[in-house]
Amino acid sequence: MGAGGASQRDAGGESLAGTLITVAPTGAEVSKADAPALPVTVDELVDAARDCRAAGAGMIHVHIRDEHGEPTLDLGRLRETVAALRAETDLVVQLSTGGAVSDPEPDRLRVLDADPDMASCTMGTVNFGEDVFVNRWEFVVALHSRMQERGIVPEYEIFDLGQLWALARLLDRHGLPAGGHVHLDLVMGVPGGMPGTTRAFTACLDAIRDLPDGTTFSATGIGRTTLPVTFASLSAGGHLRVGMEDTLSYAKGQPVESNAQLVARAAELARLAQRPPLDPAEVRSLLRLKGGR
Ligand code: KMH
Ligand code: ZN
Repeated sequence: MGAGGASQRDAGGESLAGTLITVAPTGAEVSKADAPALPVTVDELVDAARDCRAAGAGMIHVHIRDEHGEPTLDLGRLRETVAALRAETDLVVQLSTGGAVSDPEPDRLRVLDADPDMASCTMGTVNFGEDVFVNRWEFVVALHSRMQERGIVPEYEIFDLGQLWALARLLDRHGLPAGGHVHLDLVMGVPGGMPGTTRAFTACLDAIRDLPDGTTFSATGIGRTTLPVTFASLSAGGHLRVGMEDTLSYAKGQPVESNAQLVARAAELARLAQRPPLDPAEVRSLLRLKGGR
């Protein structure tokens, strides 16, 4: 059985007492003009990362921007960003291989050359608003296999229910990821993917039971689904991803002031749930990451 139980257990079978909070501070879809607090330069990203670490984040999911604030997968800039985040924080650094919907597969695969601790691996194609986020099976296999070879741990991104079965098929045919532990993120509420509802969440919990023992999951609610998804995940022993990639409104009529504001709220809710935030060292242990990277 996987991670669907009310008291989620880690791969060692120990009861999981804490909550992994991942911050996704930037994304590829929001512009600085629309959200002035969005971190787009390396310095802004590092400042946001430091503040989010202090507020309770254990991991950062990173998209980068170019000098014009546009999404890019430039390898030099990715390497510079990974180095800066490692120099200034102890957060687990997870690079996005999803990029923007228009990014070509070779560029997305090359992200791994920046040698992050973790990288995202989306488990299928999904309509994405008016766009299509293309993730062909062969490309998913290439990402998974290259991460295995390099010792980079994937976070499998799940935008729709069927992608959980795609993940089971991937692991069955191509083996476990580096470190042997499976961690996924339910990305709920993208227009074209699964909704950010308790019913959809429950269906995912059921499907996660078919994944390897000890599988852990985070959940992300896009836009106004942030809070319902947060409460659902905490109630089920799951972890959380929050940030301006996913949410620009803190409450009705109240724009998000900073990524740290969203992390602080998630941390407060996790403490209320008696599952306080895990620090980066605890996250590395939970997800079987290489120590000290
Ligand atoms: N920007 C989306 C098209 C990921 O980071 O891996 C893809 C995305 C998923 O954000
Ligand atoms: Zn992303």
